[in-house]
Order: sequence, then C-alpha cells, then structure tokens
Amino acid sequence: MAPPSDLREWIRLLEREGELVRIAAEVDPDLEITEIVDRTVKAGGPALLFENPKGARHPLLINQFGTERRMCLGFGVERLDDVAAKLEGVLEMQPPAGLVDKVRGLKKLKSIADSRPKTVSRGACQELVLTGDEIDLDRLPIQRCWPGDPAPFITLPAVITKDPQTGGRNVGMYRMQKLDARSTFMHWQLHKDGRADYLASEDRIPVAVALGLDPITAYSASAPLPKHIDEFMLAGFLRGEPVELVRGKTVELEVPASAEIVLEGFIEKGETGIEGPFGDHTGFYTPPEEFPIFRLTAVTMRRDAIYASIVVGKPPQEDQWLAKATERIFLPAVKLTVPEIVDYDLPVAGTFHNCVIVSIRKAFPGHGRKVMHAIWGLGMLSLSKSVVIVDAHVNVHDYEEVFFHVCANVDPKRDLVLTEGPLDHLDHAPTLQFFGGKLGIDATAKGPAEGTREWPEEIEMSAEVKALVDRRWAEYGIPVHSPAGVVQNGAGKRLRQLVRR
Ligand SMILES: Cc1cc2nc3c(=O)[nH]c(=O)nc-3n(C[C@H](O)[C@H](O)[C@H](O)COP(=O)(O)O)c2cc1C
Ligand SMILES: [Mn+2]
Repeated sequence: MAPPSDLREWIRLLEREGELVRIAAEVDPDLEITEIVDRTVKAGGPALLFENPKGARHPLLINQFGTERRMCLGFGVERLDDVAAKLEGVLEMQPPAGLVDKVRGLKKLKSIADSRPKTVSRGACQELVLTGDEIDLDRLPIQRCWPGDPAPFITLPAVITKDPQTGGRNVGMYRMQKLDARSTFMHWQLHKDGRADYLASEDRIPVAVALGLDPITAYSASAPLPKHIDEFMLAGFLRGEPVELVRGKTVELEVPASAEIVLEGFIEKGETGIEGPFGDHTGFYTPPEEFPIFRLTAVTMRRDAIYASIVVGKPPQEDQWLAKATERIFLPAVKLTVPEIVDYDLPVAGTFHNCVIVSIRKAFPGHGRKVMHAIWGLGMLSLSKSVVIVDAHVNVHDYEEVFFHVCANVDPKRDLVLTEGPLDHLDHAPTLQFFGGKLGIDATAKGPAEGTREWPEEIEMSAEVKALVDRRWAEYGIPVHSPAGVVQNGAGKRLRQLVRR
C-alpha cells in the first residue's frame, strides 16, 4: 500500500480506517486542546480533527502519529521494522570490491535515484499567497500547550534552510514561539543543522516553514540525518516517490508543493530575543533562553488549509512514535558503523537522550565498553546520558529482562563507566548546560579474560523440550498462554505489549 501523498489523502485514509474523529464543537487552542489530546493519546485513541478551533479560521489536526498502527499506516508498512528493512537493503548491498564500487552500486539503485526531490512549476500550497499586511498568524489555531507557556507555539513545522556555503538543503523540526502576527522565534538547538546554517550565514538567512504535510515528509523533518543529507531525500526514499517542490514566492528556497501552509521569511543574523519557557518533551519546562527571530515575508496556503499540530510534554505523548520510527529506521545505519550491535532501544520514559539499551554480539574483553564509546561518538546518539550494554540474546525492548541482567551481571565497582561529554540542549540535570556526566553500564556476561571468576551459565530450557511443550500445550488443558510462546514471538510484539501497558 503506497503511503499517503499529502495531508488530505492521509486524513481520508485515517477516516476510512476508523482512526480519525472530527470534533465540531468549538474548542480552545489555548490549553484546552492539549488536555483533550493528552487524554486521547494516553488512552490509545484516534487522530483528532478540530473543525472549529476558537478564534481561528482553519481546522487543526492532531494525534495523527499517536499509535503504532497509525504510524505504520502513514508509512505504508505492516511494522516499523519494515521501514528499516528497506533502508537496510540499500545499506547492506555488497558489491565485490571496495568503497568506490559500493558508491557506484548505490548510485545505480533506482530507489535512490527516485528519492531526490523534484521541482514542479505549480503547487497547491500556493493557491493563496498572502504578503505584507495580509500576513496574519492569528488566522491559524496555533496552540498554547501548557499553563507555563508564555505564548502559542507552532509545534509540527518542517523548517527549510540552505547551507550558505554548499547550498545543501536542510529540513528540521524546530518549534516556533509566536511573537506577533508576522514573527516567531526559531528554536534550533545547539547541535542542530538549521542552527549551523544560520551561524554560517553572513547577514540574513532565508527560511521557509512547511505545515501540514504527508506523514512521511513530516516525519523526515525530525530525522537526525548527517548535515549534508537532505531530509526530503529520505522522505522520497521512504515514500517510493520524490517529494515535489515549488519555488517559494518571496524566498530563494523550494517548498513542498502539497503542503497545506507555507511560511516564508528570513532570520537576520544577531536578531534574537528570549524564547520560552516551554513545556517540553522532557516533561519539564525548558527555561527562557536566547533564540533567533523569524520574520515572515509571505504566507502561502491551500484554500481551506488544515493546520497540523502536536503536543509534547511528560511522556508518553504523540511524539514517542516519531522517535520510535527514528529508532527503528536508523538501526541499519547504526549497525553499519558498529556491526556487533544486534538491536537497541531508547525508552520513551528516557525521553530518548537519557538512556539507550544496546545488545551486542560480545567477542572480546572490554567489548561492552567499546560499544558504549561508539554510541557516545555516533551522530545524535552521542548525546546519550546513559548506555546499558547487554548480550545478544537479551531482548532490549523487554525492560524487565534488561533490568534482570543489569542487576545480576553487574559488579558496580568493575562494570560502571563514569565519564563526561556533550549532553542534550534540553537536559536540565547536569551542572552545566550541554556538558556533563555520562554513565555506561556493562551488563554483559564477563569471564576470566576480564579478570572475573568463572562466569555461571544462564538457565535455559533445551530447545527440544520447549518444542515438545509447544506442540503439546493444548493437550495439557492449562488455560494460560504459553509464556515460552510469548518470548519467542520476538521483539516487535514485546515492544507493542510494553507500550500498550
Ligand atoms: C515534535 C518535535 C518537536 C521538536 N522540537 C525541536 C525544537 O524545538 N528544537 C530542536 O532543535 N529540535 C527539535 N526537535 C528535534 C529535531 O527535529 C531533530 O533533532 C531533527 O533531527 C533536527 O533536524 P536536523 O538534524 O536537520 O537539525 C523536535 C522533534 C519533534 C518530533
Ligand atoms: Mn539535517
């Protein structure tokens, strides 16, 4: 099933699948929608289309990503691991000789060639073009999400910039606090690509913001790709067809032709203000901090444009599934660099930068530590505050199984690594912002080669007896599901069970 090509097709699909509820009652984007969405997300409920947001001229879509099923519908797959498999197929291509051949081989792949965005001459996103005094963010149902937020925030934007030196495009999801009808803040954090483009620009940098996209393109804005890779290319690859772009009306940037709404404008180097506080995905308010100001030069949109939003806050929230998608999609790339990794899990409660659980095929003394340091050197994973290493047979998505191995296999004096390094912009715990302590826990089995006594064997029933009992289970007449069967059903099922609990 092909993934939806724009937000409207996506809404129709959600409706057909019984995954969307329309709310005709007038509802306030000021806090009220957050409370409704919070309850709906936590109950595993549907996507919500608020048709009458108070004080605005456009409807608001939210909770489009709020369950694993919707995430899979949006990506046109059965399971999120299928998305990863598609990427793995490309990354694992093994032409006979060397890197050059590999690169050539990759280039040959049609799926890659078709991934590049395509420029078209007209786009629905420019049915209406508003400039000058017509620009009015008050038309949009921008949410004020939490009581401590000083203003409404655009929460689900795809922010488009170009590297002033290379011309390479970047797309990132960075929240935008509304300042007035024609300006917002731009919250690109310290380690992010949009901020690097801004820092590299001499005076003003053109910026375009797409709102209301097909689910894959919207997701791609949140994907932590290396700076030189265009997120729209990833979107094209995952969609199986290129993202179509049109030239902006007032900026030298291309914008997704099928977007519901596009904000065009610029950021003047050095024009900053105090952004925040904001009830963030960490579960805490991030304190006020200096960020650049985005000035609008045009708003273009579809007639009857739909505004798409998301609420972040104390986990679990809707964004857990965007992050889980990243976890799954990036596993093949992580394994390409650190092939001994079997699987990894970033617990939702760890808000993704606080904890990573990694299972490895351990092959030599100190291997657990080697992988910790690899994680601390790998893209955005480098910001991980704690890393837990377990052996290959441990299911990293089963937190009880992980906890068992952490408790059983760890001598705290010997197996904990305390070090320091860069930390997430939003982490409030370290004494200094951006830099502080990191914890590695090596919960793998050790042995004399690592200076321990003889390591005992973990208890495990033999495969033959398990198979026998599986075969005969019904015969015994015991009215429970065979626990062995559950474990053997694998990580995906276990993950879903954990998340639903
Ligand atoms: C809903 C949501 C909101 C986000 N808000 C921000 C934000 O305000 N600032 C930020 O730097 N990153 C934010 N992120 C994370 C970035 O989108 C993510 O790190 C992405 O990789 C950034 O793109 P880049 O790698 O091209 O910089 C958010 C992610 C999601 C899913
Ligand atoms: Mn990027």
